[in-house]
Amino acid sequence: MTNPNNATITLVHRARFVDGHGLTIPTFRLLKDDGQLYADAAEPVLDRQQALAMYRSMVATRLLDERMLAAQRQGRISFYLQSLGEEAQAVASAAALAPDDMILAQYREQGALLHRGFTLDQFMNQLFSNEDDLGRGRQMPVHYGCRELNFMTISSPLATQIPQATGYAYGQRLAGEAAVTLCYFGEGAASEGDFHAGLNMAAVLKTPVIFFCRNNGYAISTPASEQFVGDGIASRAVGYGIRTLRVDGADTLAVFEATRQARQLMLEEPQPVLIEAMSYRLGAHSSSDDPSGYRSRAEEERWRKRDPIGRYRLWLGHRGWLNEDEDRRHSDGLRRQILEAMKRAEQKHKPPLESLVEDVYAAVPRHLERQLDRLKKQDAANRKRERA
Ligand SMILES: Cc1ncc(C[n+]2csc(CCOP(=O)(O)OP(=O)(O)O)c2C)c(N)n1
Repeated sequence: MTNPNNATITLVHRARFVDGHGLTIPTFRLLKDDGQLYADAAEPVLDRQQALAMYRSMVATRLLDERMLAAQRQGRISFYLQSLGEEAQAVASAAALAPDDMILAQYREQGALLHRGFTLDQFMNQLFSNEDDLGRGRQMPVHYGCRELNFMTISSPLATQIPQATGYAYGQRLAGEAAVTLCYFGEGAASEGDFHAGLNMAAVLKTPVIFFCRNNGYAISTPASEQFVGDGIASRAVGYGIRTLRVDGADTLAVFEATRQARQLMLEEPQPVLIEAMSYRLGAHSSSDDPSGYRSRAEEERWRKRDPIGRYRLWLGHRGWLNEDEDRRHSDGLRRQILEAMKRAEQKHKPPLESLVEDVYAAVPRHLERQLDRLKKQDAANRKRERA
């Protein structure tokens, strides 16, 4: 006897319920905590330039996050989301892609966009919603998007990007493109129906999409232990017939290699892959959150020791690829550039009100024109009142 996929079925004659015990999926890890490779680990093919580029993107992401969180505290921007402790997941996975591959992100993957070449000025323009913001001030801060860099605009409702990624990748397959789609989401988002719809469709339609789950332990205040029972997110993909790999999300080399191999698999034969990257969200969920209400300092401290940047820096040092003085000078220079870009963005004008109704329709429909008229009148009245 066989199942619908022609796999041979084993017949048993006693009822034995399968509960997953003993089926735990292992975790792929290349670097030890001291930055040395495990004895049986194969080093990924990476030259010095690529390896340093990843390091610099991770450092830049962290410095950008620090500065913008401070800017939110100073009331200069309304909202921010940092990726402290998760920089390797976004940067190293994006580094394993080709520029033509599409990325659909959740909201904590600024490192991927930065690594693709989104400039500090572009980040700042979006965060300050000014006239040079590619989204023209219509999105929440951190909801970046960039057509030129193949990075789909981020949206707030959790998990909507998952079926969209499946659809996009299906399009790539139908068009015969030698490109793939990578879709980031958190383990919290994997509780949404869209996760299941997206994965099942991808499996059945054999679309070249890498589902990249950042399992960082919390969905805002809900720990993973209260989100699901069972062997994490990876085992769900196996249930859908999707090739799956669990990886240490704080190991830059392992994340790079996992994504590189996933991409290779789907270029050989269109098929989805799921990577579950295990990590910890070291910072608050967002600038509106206070994690001291739902977890202990001691827990955070334990994870702080597993900082992905620190471990990778050690490896670069062992390799003789990182010079300390140069590293410090580079970080100081970056801090300055971030500050300068922030000041430039802050001084720019906001987009004109008219831009609210542009871009969607070839000609602005009457009802939107009427709404815009009312808005302009209201705006003028508000300004008059403020001046009085
Ligand atoms: C449909 C929907 N429900 C709830 C929310 C509110 N919300 C925003 S982020 C979040 C937690 C997501 O956790 P996870 O996917 O693990 O990502 P992380 O923030 O840990 O990176 C929730 C519940 C939302 N944005 N959309």
